[in-house]
Amino acid sequence: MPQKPIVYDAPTPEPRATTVEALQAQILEKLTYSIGKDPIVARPHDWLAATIYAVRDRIMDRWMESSRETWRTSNKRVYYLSLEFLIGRLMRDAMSNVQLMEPVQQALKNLNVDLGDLINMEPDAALGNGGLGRLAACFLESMSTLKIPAYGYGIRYVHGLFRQEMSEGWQVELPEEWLAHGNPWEFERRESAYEVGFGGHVEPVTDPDGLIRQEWRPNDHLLAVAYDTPIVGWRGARVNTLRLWSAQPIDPILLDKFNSGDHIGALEESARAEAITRVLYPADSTPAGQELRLRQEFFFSSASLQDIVRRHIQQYGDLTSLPDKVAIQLNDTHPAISVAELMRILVDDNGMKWADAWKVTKGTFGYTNHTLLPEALESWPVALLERLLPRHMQIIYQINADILGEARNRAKFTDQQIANVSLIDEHGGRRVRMGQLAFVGSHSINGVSALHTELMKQTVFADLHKLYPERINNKTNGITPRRWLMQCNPGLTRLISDRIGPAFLDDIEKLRGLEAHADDPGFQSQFAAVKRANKERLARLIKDRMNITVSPEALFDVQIKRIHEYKRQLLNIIQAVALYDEIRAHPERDWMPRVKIFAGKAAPSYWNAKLIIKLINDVARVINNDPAVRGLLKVVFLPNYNVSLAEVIVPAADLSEQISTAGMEASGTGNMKFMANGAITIGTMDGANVEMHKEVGADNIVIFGLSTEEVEDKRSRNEVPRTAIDSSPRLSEALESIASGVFSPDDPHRYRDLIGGLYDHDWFMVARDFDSYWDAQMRVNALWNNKPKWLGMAIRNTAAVGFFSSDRTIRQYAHDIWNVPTA
Ligand code: 26W
Repeated sequence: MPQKPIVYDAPTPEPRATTVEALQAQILEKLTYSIGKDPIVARPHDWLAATIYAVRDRIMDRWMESSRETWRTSNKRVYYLSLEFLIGRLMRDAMSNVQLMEPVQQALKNLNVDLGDLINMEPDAALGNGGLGRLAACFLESMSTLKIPAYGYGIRYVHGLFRQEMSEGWQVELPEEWLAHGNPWEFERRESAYEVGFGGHVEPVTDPDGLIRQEWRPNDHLLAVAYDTPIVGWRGARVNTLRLWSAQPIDPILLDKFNSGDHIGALEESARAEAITRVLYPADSTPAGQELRLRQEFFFSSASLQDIVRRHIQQYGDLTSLPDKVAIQLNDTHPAISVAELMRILVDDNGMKWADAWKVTKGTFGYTNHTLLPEALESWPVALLERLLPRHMQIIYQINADILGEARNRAKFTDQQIANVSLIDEHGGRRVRMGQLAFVGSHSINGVSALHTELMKQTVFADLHKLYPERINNKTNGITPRRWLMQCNPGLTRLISDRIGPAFLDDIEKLRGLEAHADDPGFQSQFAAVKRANKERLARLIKDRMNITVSPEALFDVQIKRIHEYKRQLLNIIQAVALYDEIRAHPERDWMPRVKIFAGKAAPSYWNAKLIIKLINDVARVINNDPAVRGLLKVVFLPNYNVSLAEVIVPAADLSEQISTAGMEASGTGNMKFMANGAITIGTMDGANVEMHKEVGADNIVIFGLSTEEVEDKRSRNEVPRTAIDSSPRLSEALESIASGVFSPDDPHRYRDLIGGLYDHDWFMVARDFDSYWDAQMRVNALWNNKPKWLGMAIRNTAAVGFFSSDRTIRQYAHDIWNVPTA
């Protein structure tokens, strides 16, 4: 039975007016009464906060309404558990989604404040590394848009992803301070705080009815305090909650310790507790492996599950109905410990029978895999889990025994297959494989592109897939068209609207209507004018930040993403070097100006990635300053890549570089953002590029390189890259110039090992894909020289992006995995 009755028809305040006058008055009121500043002395940050408060109020009304509706209707709730949410800025998103851009802009203008300036002042919430975190943010917005009652659960890191600066071309990491001026979007919920335990021991206790159950007695406790941020959907369809946990000591003032005179001890204890949510781990493909990371994972999993279970019991009274009313999606394995924690809550805390609890658990969880890189698959030493989470380790053993029994008895697995599906990896120190745990504890396991899902079935989860052939399914990623088209490219949005009408704003598949206009010279020139304006804006940013002049006439060739060897920024910069050689060798040819733009962060511990950044900067310095190039080629590395920078770069791109080694990029989502904004993709048949190729047609994308099978074949045969290098004078020359110090005269050997690796093993097939990449780039040149052709292709890309809306992705999750209705 519900613990306390809920009154759904309690009175609510009048919704806030949205006229210019009302907004103007309220911004002033917020400035005075909430911020405590006289407009005469208010600083820009005060205006920003006052504006956010005024906008926020208009979202509050819908927030309350949304939550009342879920309580009233008993609809199923979706919980998206993710260690990362790469939100970026929220103000423009919120204003735009509730149609407040224009009145707020006018209200501020009347107050002599420029909205654009305020927008650019808002810090990015950079609580994520890359694709996985940004996907979580797009999903939250789509879930609100589709009126799904949903919560995002994550960690409120005090420091998001590090700020990247350049020091003589090297990456330097600085702490990021997004909370320095406070965060007007969040609501601290002191009443929603849960204890999270670590360590201690497990004790069997006998219940009054004679049953024995296990009880975990942790010896270390801290508090998870909730901070809520509203996430509003398109046209304010619904407002959902992003709930981020912050760690605090149980007794925030540690009175006992203080009173006993142990002031240092008290401070230490509180610092130790808070350390858990202090920083985001900055590696996006290699598990940190540290105890603190496991603590983060359990901390947010446990707090989230306690919150979910409390809410469920409050409304429905018992936990057997959990899978009917709750769907929990695990964003990669980072929250996978939740499987054991839910079992513990059901069995130990609520006395459910093991088999029933297992059913409930599997019925509730779904798991999304985001990478096949072997080094990225999380596993934890058994000894560490035993020490930190002794009861969970027992539960994992018991789950494992059940699974292995099934593998042996039902599926008649061989010993090798049994070892493959085991939750415990017995090689080189026993470890718990979190992917296996997430898989067996979920009713659905999905990949993020068609190719990735197939590879999942063939590689990491081959034997688990044989054991449970119904579970793996595909959900190709998507992006929210609100942020990645309408907000970041208002010029293009207006143009499309003028041409095919505004229906695409609500049904993105309607963009297909643009195909009919793709070859219309009038439309092409308007399309080109929008692109041109976006390029001018980016050129100004490059001038301001880097003091490099680039011509908006040039082809903007863009690769922006985390720096990783498999993403092959190295291939791109080697092509720049080869192009540089060619331009100097053949000055008479009709070269077209090109600007290669890079941005991206490297994991602080990833040496080769940092060296690649240095190489890009070294090459940039030489090429940009060589008069023989006559400005035909420029190379720019823009520091501190983040969501907000992407929002300026993407609309200005002509060419989108999606050139990962085939089979290694699970999906990619940047590729989709460029497509929406009318850039042409040069890419390999990898991740979602394969589906982009299908949607846009082979004539409108530039594909090159080895296929997944060819890569696999060359690797398995240990084929040497030598021949590829020797047979390509262009590549040899470029490699030799880099390796011999042409771009690093201050340290001629700087790139010897990096380039040496290409001769030796070339795991990422940079050398073997080079000629094919070069040819593809020459095809790009030819297309660029035929403007009507280029523009037709660009328009067809925008027209074909509908499938890659995260609304489509979320609909599929809702129907196939969560079993919830959508708008
Ligand atoms: C434990 C260390 C760690 C941290 C993060 C390992 C792996 C990750 C992520 C899975 C990395 C990531 O962001 N993956 C990306 O996810 C995107 C969304 O699905 C895909 O589009 C990208 O292809 C994939 O690299």
